[in-house]
Amino acid sequence: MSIFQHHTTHADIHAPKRMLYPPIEPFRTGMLDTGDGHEIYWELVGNPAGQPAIFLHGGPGAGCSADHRRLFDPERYCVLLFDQRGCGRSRPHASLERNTTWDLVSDIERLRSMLGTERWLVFGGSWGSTLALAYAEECPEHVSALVLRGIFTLRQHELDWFYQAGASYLYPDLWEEYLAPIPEAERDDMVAAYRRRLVGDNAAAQLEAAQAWARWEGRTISLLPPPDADHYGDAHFALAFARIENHYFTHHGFMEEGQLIAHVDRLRGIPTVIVQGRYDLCTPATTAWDLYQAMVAIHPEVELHWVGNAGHAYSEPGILDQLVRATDRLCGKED
Ligand code: STX
Repeated sequence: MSIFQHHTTHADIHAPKRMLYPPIEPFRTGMLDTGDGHEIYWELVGNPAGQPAIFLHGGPGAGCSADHRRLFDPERYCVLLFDQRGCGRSRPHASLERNTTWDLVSDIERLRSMLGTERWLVFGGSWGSTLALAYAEECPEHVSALVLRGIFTLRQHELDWFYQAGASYLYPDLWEEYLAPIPEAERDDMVAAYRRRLVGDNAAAQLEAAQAWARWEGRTISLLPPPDADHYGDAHFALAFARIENHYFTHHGFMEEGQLIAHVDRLRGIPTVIVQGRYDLCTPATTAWDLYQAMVAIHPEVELHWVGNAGHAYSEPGILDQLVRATDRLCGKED
């Protein structure tokens, strides 16, 4: 691969798009006991003899959905998906105990050992891109390729943009609803104000905060209003999503500021495809740009695909098209 950037053209907008592979059920599922209080739901899909891959979901705290299974050719890949600590089908639900980036990196290694896989393709969008970078920088010898979408590295300005001031200028109407559970006197630090409610013992206040937090994200992640944003307000989903996100953001992802981009030298030689929506308000394009520039300075095996007519969600047509093309190319299929 060579130094590479791709921009959406007018012709691309009207061209047929790659879509998800057909719905598929796992051929194996299980619960992994981490030994420190968590049970992790995992599943395997595709061809048991196929190229190994792992899917890392977003949030943190969003869990995997059945559509995430469909980003890979099921005849060529064997894909592991798992619900990260405290969310989805993992237990205990919404738990913040022993729940850090580095606990999740250990879980990925536990799952890899369980399968006896030496190297796998690591796929992650949004928080999944954060975790993919953290894992790959910790264990580069176990990563065959990276597919990263909606790049997020939890630097202070990235968190401020979405949770304090920035995206608020583009969605003043929805921002009102995000502000609503927090009294004016506490609004100078929204993440801290939400934290008090999300970890407090007033169950009604906790749920109200969780739903407002989750809805803000659910309604702003795509260029046009998402048709199915309502499940973000689902109590079970929102409690895990809001509590876990807020916990990780309070602790800056349990990382040094800028750590993931500072350490890209550890990724030398790993083929990497970055897909970034130009109008991503959740994880703005500046982070994908910073990552790409840091990576190309070190090795040429990185591609950056700008999707000119999309926001943050992996399911937006131009983004999905690039993601499926990427997993196809990385298992040797012609584009
Ligand atoms: N959260 C970024 C993230 O990982 C700040 C993310 N945002 N929305 C999602 O994930 C879902 C669409 C997976 C809920």
